[in-house]
Amino acid sequence: MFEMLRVEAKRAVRILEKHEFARVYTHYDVDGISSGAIIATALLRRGIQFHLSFLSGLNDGVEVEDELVIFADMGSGYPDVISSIDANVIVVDHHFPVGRIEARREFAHINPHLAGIDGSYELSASGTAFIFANEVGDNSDLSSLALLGMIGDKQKISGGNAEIVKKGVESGHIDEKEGLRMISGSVRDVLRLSLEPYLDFYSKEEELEEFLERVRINGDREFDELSREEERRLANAIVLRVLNMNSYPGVVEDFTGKKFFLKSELVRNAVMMSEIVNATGRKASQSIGFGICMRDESYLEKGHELWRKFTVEIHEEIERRRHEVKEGECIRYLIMEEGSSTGPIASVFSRYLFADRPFVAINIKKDGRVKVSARSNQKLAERVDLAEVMRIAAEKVGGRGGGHVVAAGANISADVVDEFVKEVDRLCCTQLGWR
Ligand SMILES: [Mn+2]
Repeated sequence: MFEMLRVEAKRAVRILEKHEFARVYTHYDVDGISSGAIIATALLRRGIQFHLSFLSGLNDGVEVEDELVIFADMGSGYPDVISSIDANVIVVDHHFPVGRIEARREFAHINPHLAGIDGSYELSASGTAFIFANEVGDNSDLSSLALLGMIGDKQKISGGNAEIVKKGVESGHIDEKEGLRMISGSVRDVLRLSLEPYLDFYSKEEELEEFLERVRINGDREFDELSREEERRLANAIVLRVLNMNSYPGVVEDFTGKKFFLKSELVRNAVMMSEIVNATGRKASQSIGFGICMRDESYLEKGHELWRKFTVEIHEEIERRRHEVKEGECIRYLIMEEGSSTGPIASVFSRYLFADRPFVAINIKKDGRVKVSARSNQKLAERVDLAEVMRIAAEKVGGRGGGHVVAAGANISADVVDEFVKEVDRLCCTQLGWR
């Protein structure tokens, strides 16, 4: 399955062999952080030094003074930026390649879309980095880190992802069990704080206690220690609750079926580790998530702390904003000033509360910069390509945008927000064929 990807990975290794040092740039989300840790570990084991930084994207370009630059979870959508770099470049990405890269020097582009593999749902940047790392040396133990990015990017454990998980199970680094793919903690805490799935219990304590009574499970029990019978009972009730919200029915298969435990990592529950690493990124403390991925125990407590803080903030923001959601002709949108985050909120709204149309969250920062996150689901994505919508609408108002068909984003300025929303709405209507 990975033959074509491996050909390009081998080309990357040949470039790598000429260097003793690599400058690595990766995305600040969990897929980016885990990709960074996979690449960093592979470099270290090969005796190559590195300097790694986290970026929110390549919208502002990047300044390069080194001889070898590696981009992870970014690059494929920015041919102009990559083409302008006067260094050897390796791109390890799963975003849909846009335009043409005219590399100034040696160049390798490891991307599932260029190798006949579905990079939107079936191979994350972390999975792509794993394939690359295993051409650099024997790094088969890093399959558990690859799993974090798949979960973080809400991909499916099928195709390329399933192949990597299978390798992880065979090599004894991943343990696969029947159950709910959810976070760790007491049952009560998990139900209240879970964002994937979002269960709408956060501010509904009584409803939560009734729910626990109905499923006959003590809320103080550890979620990961429930018996199979108890977990099945809980699963049925959770699925029913999710389907009774205005959710996208396809979300159910994203958290039911199998759960994964990571035998070599500091956090055993894969979803929990993914959420912790994600939170460190969202709270501008990526190095903590990176440290946890590098198996440095000293970062673990801080990571847990950041996770709780971030998760509570998101729930508070959801409660505050769910009544502020506006309707366009073909989209729903939310305009926030100094919101705590855009992507995670857009994900919950688009998957669980307002799943019938594309969802756009707009966050106006104090400095006048505006961050936009657009989300839809696999069904809507059959007709709407949000990466294209974000790119075209942002360019029209002098900004930049792109991403994936189901999850995309843009950066624009505050004075063009209304014009931008109108353009996004118009493009979505056209693509959906609703107008
Ligand atoms: Mn990614």
